[in-house]
Amino acid sequence: MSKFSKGYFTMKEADVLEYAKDVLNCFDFDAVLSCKEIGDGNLNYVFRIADEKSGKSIILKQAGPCARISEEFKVSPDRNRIESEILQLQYQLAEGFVPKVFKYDPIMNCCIMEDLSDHVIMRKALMEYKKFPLFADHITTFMARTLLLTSDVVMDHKAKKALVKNFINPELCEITEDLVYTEPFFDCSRNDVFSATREYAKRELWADETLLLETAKLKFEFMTNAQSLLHGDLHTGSIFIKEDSTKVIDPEFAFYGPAGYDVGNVIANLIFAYEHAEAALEDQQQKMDYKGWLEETIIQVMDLFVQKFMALWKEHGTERTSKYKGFDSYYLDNILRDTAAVAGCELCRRILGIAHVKDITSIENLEKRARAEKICLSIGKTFILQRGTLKSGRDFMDIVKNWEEKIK
Ligand code: SR1
Ligand code: MG
Repeated sequence: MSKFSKGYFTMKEADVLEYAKDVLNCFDFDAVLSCKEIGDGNLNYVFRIADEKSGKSIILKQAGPCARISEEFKVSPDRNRIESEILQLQYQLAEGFVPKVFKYDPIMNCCIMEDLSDHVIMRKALMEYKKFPLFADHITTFMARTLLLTSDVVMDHKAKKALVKNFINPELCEITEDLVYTEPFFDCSRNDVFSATREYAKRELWADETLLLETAKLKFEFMTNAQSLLHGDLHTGSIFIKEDSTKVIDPEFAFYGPAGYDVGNVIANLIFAYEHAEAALEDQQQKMDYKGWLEETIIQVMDLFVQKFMALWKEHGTERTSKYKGFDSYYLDNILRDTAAVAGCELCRRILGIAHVKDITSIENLEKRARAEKICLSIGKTFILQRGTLKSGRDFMDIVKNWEEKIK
C-alpha cells in the first residue's frame, strides 16, 4: 500500500516526485523527473513535474488545510474536488479556455492537469505592459458560455439544481462574503490599509451610510442569487495567457451565484492594470498607448459580453419564458448592474482588505500609490452607487477617466 493511499498529508517537492513515480502513469519508465513548487496564490500548492528527457511536464495542484496567505482561513481541502469538477465542466462548455484535467485524487486532495508553462500569468504580463489583442474576445466567449449555459435559461431546472447542490462551497463563499462584501467597508482589524489612504477610506467609504446600505444589499444578492455556476475568483491572477491563447485557472471559489460576479472581477482587475500604468509609467507616449489599449479592452469586454450573451440566449434558451419579449434584456440588465457593483466591491477590497493586488502594491512612488488607491476607491464607490446606470463599456470608462481627472 503506497503512502499516498493511507491518508491525506500536505506534500513537499520530494513527495510529489514519489507520487509521480508511484501513482501517476504519465511518464516513461526511464523518465528523469524534476519537481518544483511554483504556486504564488493565496491558497494552494502548485507543483510542476517535468521529465528532462522527453520534455513532458504536468502540474499537480494540492489544497492544504488552510490558506497560504494566513492560517486564520481554515478551508476544507474538498475545494480541490470542486476545482477539478468545474474545470472538467468548463472544458465541455468552453473548450480551449481552461486547462485539461487528467486526474483528481480525493485522498491527497490534489489534481493533475495540463502544464501551461508556455503561458504567463496575466497580471504579471499587464504589469510588464504586454498587449493581448484576442483577450476580450476569448474571455467574453468563456464568460458568456459558462454563465448562460449553466443557468435556468438553458438547463433543465432539476439538473441545474443538482449542480447547485454539487457546488455548494460554504467555506470559500464565506471568504468572499467577508473579504469582498464586509471587511473593506468598516475599520476591520483584518484589513491592511496603506497609511496614506486611511483617512480617505474613513471619510469616503466607512462613514457613508448610503454606501454601506448598498453593500449590505449586494452581500445578500451574492449569498442568495443562485443564477449561474461562477468561476468565483476571476481576477487577472487566475488567467494564464499568451498572444493566441487564454486559459482560465483556479476556479476553487466556484458556486452558483450572480453571473455579474465573474464579469465584474475581470473589469475591476483590468482597471487595476490601468491604474498601475497611470502611476508607474514615466514615458508619456507609452503610457497613453498602453492605457489606450486597456481602455479599448475594457470596453470590448463589456460590449462583446453583451452581444455574445444575447446571441447565445437566442440560440440556446430552452425555458419557455426566455422567449417572452423583453425578458432577455431585463435579465441582462440585472447582470450588468451586478457587474458594476461587483467591480466596485473588488476595487475597494483589493485596496483596503487583507488580499491586495501587485498592480497597486508594487507602485514604488508612495504619493502615486496613494493617488492610485484613492482613484480605485472612488471608482469602486461610484460603480456601486450608480450600478443601475452602467450599460456599456464606455459608461464604465467614463467613470474611470472622470476620477483620474478629479484626483490629482
Ligand atoms: C484567503 S484567500 C484571499 C483571496 O485570495 C483568493 O484568490 C480570493 O480572491 C480571496 O479573496
Ligand atoms: Mg486563486
